[in-house]
Amino acid sequence: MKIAIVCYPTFGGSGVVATELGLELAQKGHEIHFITYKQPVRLSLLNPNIYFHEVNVPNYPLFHYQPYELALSSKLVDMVKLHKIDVLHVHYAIPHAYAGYMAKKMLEDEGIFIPMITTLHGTDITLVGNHPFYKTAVTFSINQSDFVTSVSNSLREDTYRLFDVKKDIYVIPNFIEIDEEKHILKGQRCQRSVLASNNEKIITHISNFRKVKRIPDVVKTFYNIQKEIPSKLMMVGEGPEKIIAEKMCDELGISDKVIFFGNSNDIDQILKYSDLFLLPSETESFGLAALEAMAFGVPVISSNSGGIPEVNENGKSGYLSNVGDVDDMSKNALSILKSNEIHQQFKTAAFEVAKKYDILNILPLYENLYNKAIELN
Ligand code: GMT
Repeated sequence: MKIAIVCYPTFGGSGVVATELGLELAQKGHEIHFITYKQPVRLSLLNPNIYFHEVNVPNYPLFHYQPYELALSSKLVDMVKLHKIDVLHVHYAIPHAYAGYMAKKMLEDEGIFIPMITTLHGTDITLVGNHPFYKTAVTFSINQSDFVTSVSNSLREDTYRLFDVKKDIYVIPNFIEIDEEKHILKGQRCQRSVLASNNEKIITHISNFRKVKRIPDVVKTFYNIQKEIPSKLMMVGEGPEKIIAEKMCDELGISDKVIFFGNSNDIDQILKYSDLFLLPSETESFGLAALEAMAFGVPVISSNSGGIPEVNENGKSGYLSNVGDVDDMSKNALSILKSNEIHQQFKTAAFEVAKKYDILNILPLYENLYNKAIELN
């Protein structure tokens, strides 16, 4: 199949999922065309089945807002025609589903049918898309998609609750490449010393440091952990709350125990040495970062919001607490870390739970949907 993928090319979960999906599809022999404004961060163009088409938006002083959707829909039309694309898969409703719909209509005018699948990722529904300024267009473009998928049951329910969506929403969970080797690598302690001393536990948080991630809860939970168990906190990512976290660490006198990495393409290197992952988010449609941690056998201490309970199994791969209940999160974290035996049980279980989300199990669900979409023609 020839599949065009539209996504945000950044470190955000939706872009990561779209990129990894495209790479895996290409590996299976499909021809994948990424269409976005920058080369996606995790995209390697060394695969002969991968193409990247950049959307350029010329800067014109008349425009207060440069019309990206217009440039994207024009590019989609051109690329669908040039490369004879079979199916269009847009990730994140805003503005991709809207631009995709416009491209569909323009192609229809030329007698070309292109089916469009929209994958909802979370904030496009629960935070941004829900805003009254966007809601009408988001509802319309979801309803105009040929197929709609969401990354969790929770997000599916949120979409029906918040929008007047008439389409069936198929739940296709996010996925991870399961690599038994990676898990085994945890035994090798060669570079761990760069992050922490041998007697210290490594606690990790990865996100875009936005308010929804409740970064102060990460710091407070770690503060409580390190009072009882020697440990270091790895903070990976960039965003507006990072400066607040740095200040908090300073005020709490724990700056020497916290490493801020910024955005990183090397999260595997950090996760493979991590002992615990923290994700206390206000809301999270899925929590891809938690799954990435679990794939390295790292137990997760998280909130119980949104789709997180579908990924982090309470008492098995980690623990769930109410949003903002830092005391409970700290207690749970300590209960895992205090005993090597219990820690090992959680590590093994985290890896076992992650295996359910092996890309090899999830990819056929997308391929089936692509086939169904193509049959609509
Ligand atoms: O977490 C973010 O703020 C980024 C956002 C995105 O769109 O990239 O992540 C969303 O999509 C991810 C991939 O499907 C999910 O794993 C995240 O849970 C979801 N974020 C939220 O719902 C807040």
